[in-house]
Amino acid sequence: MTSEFKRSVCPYDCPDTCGLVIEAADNRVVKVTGDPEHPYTRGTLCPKMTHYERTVHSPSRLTHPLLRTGEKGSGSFRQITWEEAIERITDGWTKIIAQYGAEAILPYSYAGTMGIVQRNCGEAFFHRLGASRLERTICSSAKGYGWTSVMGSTLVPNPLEAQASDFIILWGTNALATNIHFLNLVREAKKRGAKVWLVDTYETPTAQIADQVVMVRPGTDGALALGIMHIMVRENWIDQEFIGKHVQGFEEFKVDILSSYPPEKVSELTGIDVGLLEQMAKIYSQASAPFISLGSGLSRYGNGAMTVRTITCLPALVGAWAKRGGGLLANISAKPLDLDKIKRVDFMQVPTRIVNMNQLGNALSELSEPPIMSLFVFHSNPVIIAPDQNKIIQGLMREDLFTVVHERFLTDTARYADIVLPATTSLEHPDIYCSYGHYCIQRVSAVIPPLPEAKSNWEVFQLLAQAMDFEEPFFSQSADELIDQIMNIQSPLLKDADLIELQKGNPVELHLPDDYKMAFNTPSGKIEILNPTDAESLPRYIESYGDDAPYYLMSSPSLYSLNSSFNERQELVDKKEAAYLLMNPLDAEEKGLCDGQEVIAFNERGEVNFIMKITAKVPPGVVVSEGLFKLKDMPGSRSINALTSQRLTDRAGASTLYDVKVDVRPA
Ligand SMILES: Nc1nc2c(c(=O)[nH]1)N[C@H]1C(S)=C(S)[C@@H](COP(=O)(O)OP(=O)(O)OC[C@H]3O[C@@H](n4cnc5c(=O)[nH]c(N)nc54)[C@H](O)[C@@H]3O)O[C@H]1N2
Ligand SMILES: Nc1nc2c(c(=O)[nH]1)N[C@H]1C(S)=C(S)[C@@H](COP(=O)(O)OP(=O)(O)OC[C@H]3O[C@@H](n4cnc5c(=O)[nH]c(N)nc54)[C@H](O)[C@@H]3O)O[C@H]1N2
Ligand code: SF4
Ligand SMILES: [Mo]
Repeated sequence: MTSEFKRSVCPYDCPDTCGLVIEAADNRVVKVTGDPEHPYTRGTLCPKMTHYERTVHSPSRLTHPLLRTGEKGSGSFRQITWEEAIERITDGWTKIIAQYGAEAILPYSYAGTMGIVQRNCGEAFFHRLGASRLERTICSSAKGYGWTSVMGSTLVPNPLEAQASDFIILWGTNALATNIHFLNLVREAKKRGAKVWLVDTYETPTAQIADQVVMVRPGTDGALALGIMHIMVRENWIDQEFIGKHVQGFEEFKVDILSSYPPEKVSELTGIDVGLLEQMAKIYSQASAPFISLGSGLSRYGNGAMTVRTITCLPALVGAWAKRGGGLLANISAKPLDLDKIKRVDFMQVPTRIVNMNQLGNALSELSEPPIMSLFVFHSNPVIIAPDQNKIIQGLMREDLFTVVHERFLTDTARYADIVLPATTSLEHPDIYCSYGHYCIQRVSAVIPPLPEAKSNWEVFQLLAQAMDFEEPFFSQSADELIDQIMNIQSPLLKDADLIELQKGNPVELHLPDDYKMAFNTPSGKIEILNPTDAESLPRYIESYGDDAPYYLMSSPSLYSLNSSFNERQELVDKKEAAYLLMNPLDAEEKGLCDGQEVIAFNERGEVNFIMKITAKVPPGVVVSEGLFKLKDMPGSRSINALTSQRLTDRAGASTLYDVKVDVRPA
């Protein structure tokens, strides 16, 4: 059989959104390589995706709908047909709706696939059903809030600009694991003489490419930014002309806020030496085009939105926006597509209840009027990825909760389902992809037919809509027709010729206007350090939550998994070696803990077993666990999110996954 080669896109929740070339033969994927013609990712992939065919054809793929036969969580199921599965689901829902109303049904989804259609198509169905709505804020909503508060909907800089910068700050981003193609640009800038600084709470693998690592106390980056700006103002290292023309509220900020953050105080708050603060302020303001790449980790704290807001003020003080190579890279949100045509809020007859995804544990056990009686999980794995695991598992154990999970694998969440439905992988369904890390967009078609019985998200919602007698023509369209619909929009970012390229499945770069970085899209047309629409009109430092325990717990991403995805691949799990807990030698000595020993990290919410790894890369007072693991790959019965909390950020209802403290004892 001869091979066929087709373009596709990496579907995972990663800023790089790589272009792929898929070699398929005999309805099987033979090889996956990077697309050398992709304008941004240029042919390279991360170690997870180089063998994507092993995920697609994994022996552990779900191949049939399943019905629970054992206790919830036991993983005992028997095979049923799709007809029976759909009938059981719609019968179950019809009864629940009759007794409690449709708001007793809660969809739970996040980012298993980033394809615009497969990711969002459930919304139309659940709006039509009248179900509770899920507030999808686990990842970067607080970061988005902070950026928008200062910059409005100004376009984020093209990451390619970083190559032209002479000073790059990787601020709270472990880019070597999570943003490898951006690091290629950083390396390019370095070759031309740029200096690179890293601001993080421990020495991550990314430290190897940094000229200087600034180790900040967790949750205090807002104070760090204020301290740097205080020094810049004190030394008059600011761009008065730029500020005068383009910044709102600088004088108030300077007098009311910055004056209260002298370096000595900031050093106390952040744990950073005064000398290093002075040096950071100097090199940042004297650079000709300073560039900040801002990660999301520091926004997952009780003060996360304010922290991002404060850091976002930095480039304004030196006029970095006016310079090629200068600025601040937050998440790119430009989508030249009409998402309303797929989310169909208009299908909702009355506005229904909103449940925050970070508080699933409480929702399952505490909500009333009506209680949650059915949970429909698709492309998400809440048992592993959402905070307060014990509360979630307790909820999922409820005998009266009817849980359906649509998945590619029998995840720790799927094990608690009453009914499991098998899902396609991205190579078995069409979609269109935008990126939050670069300005390319690409439409893809399926490369191989779906594995027997696997169905895409959209196909499942079509079946459910049919069985529920929804008569809207919307539900009888194909996924390709939906893609056509959302592309039917006038956008200056896309030209007619691009539409032809998209139809062919080729990657297309969006057209950014020449002056886009200086086109401040805020109500005042200026950068709004002072934002009169926020109850706090000026950024300031506020404290994070913390807990009554000695060590801040970081749970940063691993190079070998993506949230809980890729845990189906044993060779990648093996590369992570074990669920380590990294701790500073001084802390370990004080606690009498040895390298390689099994330990328990604990707080008021739970206990999790880890293997101790003692390393000076982690400062005293911080412990670190990299990557999310399946429960069966943990030394004990729980994983990291048994320690994290359902508390939300200061604004935008985001998760506070890093704003967590624990104590540690021998197992
Ligand atoms: N402690 C801690 N927790 C974290 C994080 C952290 O850093 N620390 N990171 C957080 C962040 S940033 C995020 S974004 C969330 C991510 O949370 P999730 O979006 O839930 O991410 P995944 O763990 O990748 O789970 C996605 C699931 O979708 C399935 N899937 C993939 N494609 C499809 C499809 O087409 N259809 C269906 N039905 N299923 C599909 C996959 O098999 C996988 O099990 O996790 C958060 N959780
Ligand atoms: N290999 C891999 N790639 C991924 C993911 C993955 O799990 N694995 N996840 C994907 C997802 S969903 C997302 S959202 C992106 C995330 O990507 P980014 O937003 O770029 O962030 P991360 O690389 O996750 O790094 C977060 C960093 O924040 C640090 N940090 C935590 N608290 C603080 C703090 O208070 N201050 C400072 N300065 N730093 C702090 C952590 O130590 C960690 O190094 O990556 C995506 N890419
Ligand atoms: S996970 Fe990220 S880096 Fe890896 S192939 Fe996908 S988009 Fe590229
Ligand atoms: Mo994320």
